[in-house]
Amino acid sequence: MFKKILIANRGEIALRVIHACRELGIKTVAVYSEADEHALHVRFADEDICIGPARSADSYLSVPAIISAAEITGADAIHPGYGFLSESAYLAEVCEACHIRFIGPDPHVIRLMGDKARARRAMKKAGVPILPGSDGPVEGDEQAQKIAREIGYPVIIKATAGGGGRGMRVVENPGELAQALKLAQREAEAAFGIGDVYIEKYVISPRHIEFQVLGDHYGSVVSLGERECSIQRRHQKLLEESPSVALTEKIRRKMGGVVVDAAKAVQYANAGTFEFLLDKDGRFYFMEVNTRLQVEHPVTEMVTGIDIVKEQIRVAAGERLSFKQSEVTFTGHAIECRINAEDPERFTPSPGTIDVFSLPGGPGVRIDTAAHTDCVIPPYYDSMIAKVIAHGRDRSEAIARMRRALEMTVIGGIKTTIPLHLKILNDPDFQAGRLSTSFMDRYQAARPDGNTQLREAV
Ligand code: MV4
Repeated sequence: MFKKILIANRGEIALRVIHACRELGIKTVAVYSEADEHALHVRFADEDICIGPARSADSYLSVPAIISAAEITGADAIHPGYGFLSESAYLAEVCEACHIRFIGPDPHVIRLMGDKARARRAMKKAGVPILPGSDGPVEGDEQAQKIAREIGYPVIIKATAGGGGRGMRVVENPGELAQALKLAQREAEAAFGIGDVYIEKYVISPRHIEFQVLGDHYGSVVSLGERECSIQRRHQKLLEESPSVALTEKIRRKMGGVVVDAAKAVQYANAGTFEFLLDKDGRFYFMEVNTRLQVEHPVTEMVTGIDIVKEQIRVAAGERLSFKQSEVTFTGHAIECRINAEDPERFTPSPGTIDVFSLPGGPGVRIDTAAHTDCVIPPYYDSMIAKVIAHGRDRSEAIARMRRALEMTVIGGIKTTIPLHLKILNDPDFQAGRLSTSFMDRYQAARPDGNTQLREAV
């Protein structure tokens, strides 16, 4: 087992990794930017080291800074958390060259899944249902027209280097295709340095369902079931839950089998998430694989009782998964609300000093946060300041627990998204489980820039 892990991240997820390391008896190293000198992840790590100025590009995103910190502190592994360098095949390769273990899948698997067109092909080959579309990047106008005509409108153009919704365009008819293709390629080139795009049939108002898997280096892969993540706004998830009310036991078993086979086909070792679209008729289609721990992993931990971060660390150290698929059981229902330091009306950041911070606790409530009274929320990073996770015997108990937990959460000095979450929890469609990726459109004020791209009709 590792003796010392460097955590290449900040905030609640850095603390979450520290929890797992402490329970496993592993020493921790916190890295921090000049804006995070007083952060809790620094306080609770065994060692800490400053890696540069506040700007992410100069600190948390700097491979040389992270690797140097690991060398100086003698860490034998790096946990990247989520965001920042968590899906950097390059960091994973540099780690390998430096004999530091990267806690994530092998670099070639990260690279494969990072290219969404290649991932689509690999998953198709492994028997995962995909939407009709181009077999790789589109070569030009003529080919695009031909593919779109064959699969039928509407179609969606996606960047091969994209993911998470960046650089996508929906095309309703052939007259719009050439212009949309040009713009999508230009946007992809500007955002990712790679202008390649691919085409898929567009599904209107689907659900976003994802499956959590864990794999080890001995060919074992287990499914930890699904999370329903349809409630999001501008590709930022707001609330996630498990199980999804949309899945029957039959389709759940089918999807679980598909993801386990697919993960085995690419020799997937570590935690991973397979994202799907679920259409109105209950058919599911592969979207992408996230090769990292995800923000919403706690809902899966609450219903399975499995500590996903500890398993990640164990398998990265060369141990076997500590359980078999037949030992995975699902109990009750869990919901997570992401609390952001934002103006909930305008969705603009609300950084500043938290002057009051009081958390609820009580039965079935878990809170993952690195915030505390008198802490400063810097403007440089993601605005998520806490995750409130509620577990209950069933969905209605989980909702009731979440409501009382949020009603009894007091955060002063900054604005938060708690009022928006309470609106969602009180919504009759939410309570009835009538969800889709269009759900939040009803709460969506017009964007200041007037861009309505990807606002879907319900
Ligand atoms: C789609 C889609 C409909 N049809 N692909 C958005 C995030 C990125 N991972 C893919 N996304 C979508 N891809 C096809 N073929 C609709 C979306 C989509 C979406 C997906 C999940 C959650 C929220 C969403 C909001 C708008 C669009």
